Amino acid sequence: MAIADIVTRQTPNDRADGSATVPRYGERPRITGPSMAELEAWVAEIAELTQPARIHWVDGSRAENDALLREQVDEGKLIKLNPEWRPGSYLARSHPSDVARTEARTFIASEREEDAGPTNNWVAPAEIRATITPLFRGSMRGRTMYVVPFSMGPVGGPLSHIGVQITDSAYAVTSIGIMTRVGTEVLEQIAAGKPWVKTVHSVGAPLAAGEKDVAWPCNDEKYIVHFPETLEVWSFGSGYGGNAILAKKCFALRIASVIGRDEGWLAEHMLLIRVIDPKGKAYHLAAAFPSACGKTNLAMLRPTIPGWRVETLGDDIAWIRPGEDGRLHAINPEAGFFGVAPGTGQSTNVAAVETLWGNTIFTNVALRPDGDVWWEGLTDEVPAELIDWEGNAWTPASGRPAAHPNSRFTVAAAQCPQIAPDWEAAEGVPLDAILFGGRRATNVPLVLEATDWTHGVFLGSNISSERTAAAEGTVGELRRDPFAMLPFCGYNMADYFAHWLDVGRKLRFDRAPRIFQVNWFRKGADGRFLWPGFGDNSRVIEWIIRRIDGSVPAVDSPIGRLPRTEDLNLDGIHVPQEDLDELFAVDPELWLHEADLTEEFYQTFGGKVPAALYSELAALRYRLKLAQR
Ligand code: OXD
Ligand code: MN
Repeated sequence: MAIADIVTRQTPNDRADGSATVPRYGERPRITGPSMAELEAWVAEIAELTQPARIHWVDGSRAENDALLREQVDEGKLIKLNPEWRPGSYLARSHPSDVARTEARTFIASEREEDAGPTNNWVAPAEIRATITPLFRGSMRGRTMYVVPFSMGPVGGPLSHIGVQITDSAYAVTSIGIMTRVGTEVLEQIAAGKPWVKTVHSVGAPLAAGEKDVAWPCNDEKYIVHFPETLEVWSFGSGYGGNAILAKKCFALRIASVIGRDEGWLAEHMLLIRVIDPKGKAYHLAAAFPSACGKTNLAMLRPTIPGWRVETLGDDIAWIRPGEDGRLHAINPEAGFFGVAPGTGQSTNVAAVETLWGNTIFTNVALRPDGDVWWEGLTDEVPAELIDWEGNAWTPASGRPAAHPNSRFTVAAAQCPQIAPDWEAAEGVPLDAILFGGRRATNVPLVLEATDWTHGVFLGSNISSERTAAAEGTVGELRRDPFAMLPFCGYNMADYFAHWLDVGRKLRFDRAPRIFQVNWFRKGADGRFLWPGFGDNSRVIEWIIRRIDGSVPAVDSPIGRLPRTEDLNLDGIHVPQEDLDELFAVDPELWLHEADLTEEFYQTFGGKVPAALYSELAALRYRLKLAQR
């Protein structure tokens, strides 16, 4: 079936008196196939439940996207930015209560509680269906219901997966259009029988006849519910990207992690980069960091060491699969970046700033008088006046941030000036190293190499980080975030650790990626950051690559392999030797305390954590005690 034969359907069917009807479909999709019937039946079922005023099958065309953006501007939901500064770009201001992922309202509805595990909010599928179905009943009244077919990964690629999101939010549709591949080619895949994931999203704000809409409709009651056994996501009440772009965290991590467990691959909260050394040799690195810990900065690293280059492949999610060659191969399943704006600036991430030249949807940043946007950290100079993220006049004397700390940009990955030319290669790239990181002021050294895969899994299982604004909660508080997947693993994390160990067994021992832990955020006793970070993190990457090549020795420590400080390339920067020593200091007593916390954490899984990780813990304690002698 030629794509040109497929038509977009936008069929208004409001009754003149505004009462709801079971929507009519107008022209049906002219793509046929067994699963198209299933899709149409499902769309009809959701429409029957949610009672929208009209249905719009999204075709992913430019014209459609332009119309949706125009409509949102006309309705006061988006502010068009001054095209002289930011062509094709818009600002959305959310409701002040709907600014981040709501982890407390995020549920895994597996049949057995044990399959969700202690780190997830578990709820029985039947019970939660009984709770949310009444909320969805009539929830789209007066609104358009959009049917958005999307692909994660290039359409038809061997590592790609497809899904359909039903949503009553045009903001979500235009965001999904940036973050995924949307369009009728996906319907052709469905018609051809490719399995697909069902996702339903409603802002939960039905409109009565004649009622005027608000700029950011949402509901005080929120539910983000995942059904891993039936591959479904139901999200109610929030318009925030992490809760509303269901292809991203909900599908590409929570649901995909379950699919990966069953099929022998990994869905990870990782950036993906290609590092090219001065001789032109390329290496591929994936790195897991908790939300808002600098993943996008590392993904777009501009090395400060001469001759080195980084090409961006992805900034948030990697799907990783063992190949026949005994290596791991990874793709970035997304098509865009949904990044944290504050802290993204000329001096911290110039590539991101250049990426945002236009065609960007900003959410909750500040508006300049000239119709451009601003956020803390974008420029050193703070504008004299702004409109803050809540729409109020702001000056530097206001004593509050102008942009929300979790304000975001949504932009196509293709706009990144250093995107890898082959970033959409369907078969992915072979991984040379995996990095785990977090935001730790104390204890954790700048870089540490795992002794082998199992030790690497042990390190990943122990990642902890100070809380950021990306999720609701107290900023700064230390929380365990294994593999940076705590809020994103769709099943029991102890089984997830076991799955990582299994995947390692499928690799050729000499071809498995080497595993490292990094921490750019260690502070001295005086509260100062000990490491300059940002572009200078390339110096750590250089050491990692020299380790992969076997061209530099490492020093064994009780917690893993450390660099000799003289092997770090510090040409052109000055880091005092005392700071370097502190960056790599290992205090056995403090680490024994960390080991106690690890044991406490493992025990929350009631005996399910693999024995191999308990052995790693015992060996760590033994080495620390020896070091204390
Ligand atoms: C994100 C997050 O938005 O991790 O990427 O919260
Ligand atoms: Mn993320």
